[in-house]
Amino acid sequence: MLVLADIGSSRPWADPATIAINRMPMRVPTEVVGGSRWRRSLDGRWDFRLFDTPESVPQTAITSAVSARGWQRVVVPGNWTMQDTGDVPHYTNVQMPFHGPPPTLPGRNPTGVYRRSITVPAAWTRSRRVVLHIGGAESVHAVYVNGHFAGYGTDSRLASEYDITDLVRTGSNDLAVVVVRYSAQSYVEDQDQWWMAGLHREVFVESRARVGIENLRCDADLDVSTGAGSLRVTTTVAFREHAEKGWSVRAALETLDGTALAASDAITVPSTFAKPYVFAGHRAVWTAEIAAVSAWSAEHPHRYRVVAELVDPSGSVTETHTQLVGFRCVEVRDRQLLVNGQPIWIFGVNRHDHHPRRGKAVTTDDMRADLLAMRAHNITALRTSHYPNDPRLLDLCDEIGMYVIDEANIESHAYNTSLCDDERYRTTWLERGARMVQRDINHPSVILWSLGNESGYGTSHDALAGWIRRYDPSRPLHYEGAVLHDGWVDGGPLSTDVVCPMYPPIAAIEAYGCDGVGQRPLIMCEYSHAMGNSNGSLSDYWDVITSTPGLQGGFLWEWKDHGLEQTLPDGSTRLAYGGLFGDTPNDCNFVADGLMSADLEPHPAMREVTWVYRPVAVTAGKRTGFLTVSNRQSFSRLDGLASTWVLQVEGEPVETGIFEPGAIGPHASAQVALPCAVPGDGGAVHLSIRWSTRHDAPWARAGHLVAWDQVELRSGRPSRARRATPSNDTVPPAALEALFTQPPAINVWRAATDNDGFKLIPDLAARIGVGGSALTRWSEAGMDSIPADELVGCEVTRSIGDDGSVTYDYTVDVPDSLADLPRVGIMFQLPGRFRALRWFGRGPHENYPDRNSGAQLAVWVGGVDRSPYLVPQEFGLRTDTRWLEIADAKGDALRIDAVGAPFHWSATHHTPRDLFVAEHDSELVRRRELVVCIDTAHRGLGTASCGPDVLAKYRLPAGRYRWALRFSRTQTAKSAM
Ligand code: IPT
Repeated sequence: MLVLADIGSSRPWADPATIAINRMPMRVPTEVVGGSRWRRSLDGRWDFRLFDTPESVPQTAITSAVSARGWQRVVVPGNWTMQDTGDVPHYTNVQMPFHGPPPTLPGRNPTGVYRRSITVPAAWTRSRRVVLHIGGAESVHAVYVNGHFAGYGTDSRLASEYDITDLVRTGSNDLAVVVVRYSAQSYVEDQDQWWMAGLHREVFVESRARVGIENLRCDADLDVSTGAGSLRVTTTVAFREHAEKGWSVRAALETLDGTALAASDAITVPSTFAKPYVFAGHRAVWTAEIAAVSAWSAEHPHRYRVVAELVDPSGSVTETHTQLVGFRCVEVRDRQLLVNGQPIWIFGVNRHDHHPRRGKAVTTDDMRADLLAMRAHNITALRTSHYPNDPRLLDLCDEIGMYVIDEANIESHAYNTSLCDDERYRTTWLERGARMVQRDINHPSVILWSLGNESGYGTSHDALAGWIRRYDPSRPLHYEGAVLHDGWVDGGPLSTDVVCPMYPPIAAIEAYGCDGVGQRPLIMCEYSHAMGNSNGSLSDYWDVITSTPGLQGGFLWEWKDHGLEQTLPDGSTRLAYGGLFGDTPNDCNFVADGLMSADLEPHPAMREVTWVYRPVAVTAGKRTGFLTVSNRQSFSRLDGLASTWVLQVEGEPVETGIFEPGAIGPHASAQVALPCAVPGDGGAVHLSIRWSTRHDAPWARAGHLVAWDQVELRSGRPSRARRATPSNDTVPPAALEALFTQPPAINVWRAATDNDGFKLIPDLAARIGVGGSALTRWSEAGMDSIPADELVGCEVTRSIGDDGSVTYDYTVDVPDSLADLPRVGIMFQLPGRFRALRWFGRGPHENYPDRNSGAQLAVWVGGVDRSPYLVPQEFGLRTDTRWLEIADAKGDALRIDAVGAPFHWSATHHTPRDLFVAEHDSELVRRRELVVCIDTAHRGLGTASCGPDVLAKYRLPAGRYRWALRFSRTQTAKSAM
C-alpha cells in the first residue's frame, strides 16, 4: 500500500519540483534563554524498518505498533547504511549510482521507516505551538504524527521544520519519519562522496510561544576607516493566529562577559496590514553604531552577543533570544578579496562532514577536532564542500577563527549541462541556496556564498545569485562553473565575484595574474589533490601565488580521506573505499584523497602544507649578511610570535639564540641582519629560524611551532675526498658486502602512486577526464616486471678505499623510449635487525623532489616508516641526503656517503612490487628484511590524479646518469641512535 500517497502529490520523491510540503520557513538557529524546558531532543535509539522501495511501505509500518519482526533499533543521528541494516554505503564520484535520465529512480530504492514516541507536556500545547525539527535526512523524508501526514522535506544537508501542533495531544504521541534513499533530488546531490541514507543530524521537538521570535537576523558591519561597528538586528515575530497590537522588541549588544554596549528602546512590532503597501512583515529593526569595536577575523575572532527580548502588551518579557556576532566586512576590490580592508591569504582546505564510523553524523567534538587540527597545521580557511555542513561547524569557525566559503547543496555533476536550465529543477536550485543563506547569515566566519559545485552554468545559477545578492549584499559570491564555462577573464560575473578554478596548472594562474586583464581575485576552489602520495609542487604554487598580483591562494582537495571502518570476517577492521561494500558501480579509492586519514592522522604531505601556509617566511636577504623576514598575516604583528635561531654545521646544531626581528607589521617585510657569524671552516652551514605561539590558543598551547625556514649560508657539498662525520671502526669490504641479503642492483621502478595512474581503476581517466598516464607508459615498457638492467644500459665500477670502504661508480643510460621514468638508483636488502636510521639530508618526514621545501636539511634519526596510504604505493623517500647510516640495536651500521651529488633514499619493509600488487593497506605484508632504495634521481609527485602532472623540472629525461656512493661498515655510537 502506498502510504506516501497521503502526501497529496503522487510520489513526491520522484518529482523534482516538489521540494517541500508543510515545511516552515528557514530560520537562523538561535539560543533561547531558558529554552531547554521547551525543547526535547529526540536523539537516541529509534525503531527502524527497511523496505525495498517507498511504494512497498505499508500503512501499518506507520500506524501499527512496532513488533519484533522486521524491526530493529538504530541510532539517530546516524546513517542506517552504517548500522547493520543490510543496506550499505555506495561510493560514486561523477556517475550516478543508478541509471537516469533525471528524474528516473532505481528499481530498488531503500526506504527506512523510523518510529518513536514523543511525550508532549500539557504546558506545551496550551496556547503554544509544537514544532518538529529534522536536522538532516538523506535524501528526502516524510513525517507522520499519530499516523497522520505532517509534512515532507528535501535537501539532505539543511534542516526541515514542521508545525505539528494540530496533530499532537498531551502525553504520548507516535512519530514516524519515512526516509527515501534516492529521489529526484539525488540528481542535484551528486557529490563526490558516499551515498548514505537516514536521519544523520539532530532531531528535536520543541514548543514555541503563541507569539514568539521567529527569526533573528544580525548584520554586523565594520567601517574600516573609523573602526566603528554598525549593527542591524532584524527580529521577526510570529503570531500563531492573528497579529496583535502592543508587542515590542528590545535589542541589545553586549560583550561575551555581559558588559552592555548598546541597547534599543522598545521597538513596536508592526501588527497590521492596514497599510498593506508599506507593511514589511512583523519585524522590529534596530540599528546601532558602536565606536571602536574589536573586529572579527580568523586571526582575532572577537565576538559579541546580541540579545533580543520580546515584550508583551503588558510590558513583560516573554522570550529572550541571543546570537553571537562579529563585526567585519568583506569586499572585492582592485583584484583582491579584502576582509576588514586587508587582503587575506586563503590558506584553505575543502571539508566534508565525515566520520569513519558515523558516516555523515558528525558530533560537535568531531567538528572541533577537525578545526583544531586545521588551525594547528596553519589552515585558516575552509570550503564546506559541497553542501552546508552541520550548523554547529560555523559556530566553531566563528569561535576558533576560520574563513568559510559556505556552499549550497547543489551538484548535478552527471547531468552537468542540462539540469541548471531544466525548469523542473529551478525551484530546488533557488531554495537550496536561499535556505542556506537564511540559516547562516549571522556568521562572521562566512565570507563568501557558493552556489554549489560542478553543475554547469545556467539560468538557475543566475536566478539564485540574484536572490542572494538582494538578500545579503554584504558578501561576494563564488561559483566555479561560471568561470569554467564562460571564461576566467570576464565570464559569469552574475554568479561569481571571484575566479575560482579547480586544479589549474601553475602557468595558467600565473598568466591570469600577470597579464592584468582579469579584474577579479583568483582563488582556487580546489587544488593539489591529496590522493595517496601526492601534493607535489605545493611550494611552486605558492611561489607564484605570493609573487603574482590577483592571486590569493586556494582550497586544497581535501581535508581527510572518506575511509569507512569495515569489519572483516576475521574480526579485524580496516578503512574501506568504494566497492569494498559490494557497491557497484563505484569509483574505488578516488574517495580517499585527504591530507588526513579518515581517523585524523596526518599524511606526510601535511607537513609541507603547514610550511607552505606558514604565517611568516624567512628567506635569504637582499644583501649578504641579511635575511628577508615577511609577515604573511593580515592583522597581527610579528612580535605576537616567539622565534629562535639555530646555526647548523654539517647538519648538527652548533649555536642557538633568540631571534628578534622586531614588530614587523601585517603584510610587511624587513631586512634583518643575520643573528650570528658564519663559521670559517669548511662544510655545509645552515641557519634555521623557528616561530612558535607565545600564548595559549584554542587550537594549541603556547610554544606550538607555526613556522620554520632554513637558509643556506654555505653549501659545503660533499666531495670525494671528505668524510662527512667521524665513524669509528671500519671493517673490510668482504664483511661489508656480506651484510646484504640482496646485493645492490640497478632500480628504475617505483610502485605507482595514485598520481602516476589509477592501478585499481584504469577506466576512470577515460570516464571523467582526470588521471596520470605515466603508469600506462611504464607498464607498456615492462618496467614493473623486467629487470632494470635489461631496460637501461648500466655500468658499475667498484673501488676499495684505504679505510675499507667500497665506492661504487654508476653509469646508467636511459633510452629515449623510457624518458620520464620513475627513478634512477639502486635497491638492496639488509637483515631485519637493521632498523635504526640516521642521516644528513631532508627530513625528518617523508619528502620528494617536488614536495620537500618544508623538509629541513639536518642530521635526523628515525625508525622504519610504515606505509601511510590506504592503497599501497611508493612511500617513505627522503631527499638531498649527504650520508645515511642504517644500524642494528648494537650499533653495527652500514654507512652510505654521497660522493658528489646528494642522493634520495627510502628504507621500508616492502619492495616496489609488494606495494604495487596490494590493493589495500590491510593486504600489505611486512617483509622481515629492510628494503633500501638509493636514488640519484626520483620523479616528482605532481597531482595528476586530479590536476597537473609533475612539472618538467621534476621529471627524469632520457640520457646518461652518473653518480657514486661510498659504502662502509661502521660502529655507530649508541648515543647517536
Ligand atoms: C572534483 C570535485 O569538485 C570534488 O568533489 C572531487 O571530486 C575532486 O574534484 C576530486 O576528488 S571532481 C573532478 C572530476 C574534477
